[in-house]
Amino acid sequence: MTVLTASDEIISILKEEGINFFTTYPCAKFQNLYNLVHSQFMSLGVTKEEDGVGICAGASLAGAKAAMLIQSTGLGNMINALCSLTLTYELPLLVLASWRGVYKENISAQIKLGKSLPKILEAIGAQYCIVTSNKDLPKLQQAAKDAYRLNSLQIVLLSPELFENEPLAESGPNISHIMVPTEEKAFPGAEATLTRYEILQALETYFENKLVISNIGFPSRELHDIKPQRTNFYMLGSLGLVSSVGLGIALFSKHEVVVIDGDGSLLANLGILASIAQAEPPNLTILAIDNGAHGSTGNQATPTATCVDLAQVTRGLGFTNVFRATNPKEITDTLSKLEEGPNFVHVIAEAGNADVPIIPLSPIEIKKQFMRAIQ
Ligand SMILES: Cc1ncc(C[n+]2csc(CCOP(=O)(O)OP(=O)(O)O)c2C)c(N)n1
Repeated sequence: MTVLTASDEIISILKEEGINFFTTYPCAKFQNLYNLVHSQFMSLGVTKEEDGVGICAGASLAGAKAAMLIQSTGLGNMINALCSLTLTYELPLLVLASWRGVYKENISAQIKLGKSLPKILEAIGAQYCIVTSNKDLPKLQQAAKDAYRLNSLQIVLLSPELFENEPLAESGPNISHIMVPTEEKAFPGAEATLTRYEILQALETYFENKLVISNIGFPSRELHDIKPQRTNFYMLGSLGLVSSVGLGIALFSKHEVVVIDGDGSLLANLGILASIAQAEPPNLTILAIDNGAHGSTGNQATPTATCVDLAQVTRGLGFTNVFRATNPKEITDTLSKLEEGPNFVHVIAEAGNADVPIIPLSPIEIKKQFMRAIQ
């Protein structure tokens, strides 16, 4: 007898309940479910969760049975949209969220929001249930029914325990239905020769004594593995804010500031590039490592894999110093010739993460050692 995985069971429930559209944003804990949703439903991988609330609201206004698959951190970012759109207009919405910060969590930045989430959801009057094993899946089915029967918001918190024994999804960018390009495009990723880790290795000397602010997930872990200097500030959470933190530091420090950002993170917060262009910090360089994927959560494709050119976007947002580099020589040559910032270096990379450990520093240690080092 074949035993169905939790992901398989969830898919059959969703089909039974007639869901016909998904907006998604990835989490490392539900890689199989993410792939199944994209292969079985009309779906769109969004660039930040809040957008998914708007898109689903529009889709339900036009008659769809819309749902979302996201990480619970995204709920934190979506609160205003859930209150002012979904709840205010009494629109139906089923949100499946991996519940981070509670079960076997090894990322400290996940804990505060994860633990507070039930109370936050209660405070806004959102209906939610918690699913920790296959036995709880009838709760998910009931939530799906109630969302569309009662025109209500239903949030299902999926514990990572649920997916613990599932084999890992195949890696490599996967592309959602609506994002498949209709014709072949020469997107920058075609030129990629190096992984993020190889790029960071090539820059080890360049990073020496600079203030290096690194993106959440594997970029920070890989930087710590290659160059664990005290002038590094490692982001452990707050997706989309690494360049914002870099701008704040650059405005109040005389040192050179280098931000290691990613395509997923930048697309979640393109507005920061306009703020940087406007503020014109001469000591700030953004290294945008564009691997066409949410690398840290299992290489789910981002729009830079198919249709977005980050260098062009950045010019459009007001930067004048925009460069593109694909191999170690181009990268180091470009960086050695940089003049006054702000600079944006679009580094084209292959998807993939190195097998490196979690950073063995608490957030407070990261803060203290950085502040002491840059005094
Ligand atoms: C609000 C929120 N949603 C989802 C996540 C899960 N998450 C962590 S890292 C990451 C991918 C970031 O991709 P990118 O910026 O391209 O960097 P890469 O890992 O590819 O270098 C995602 C989706 C999160 N931390 N926060």
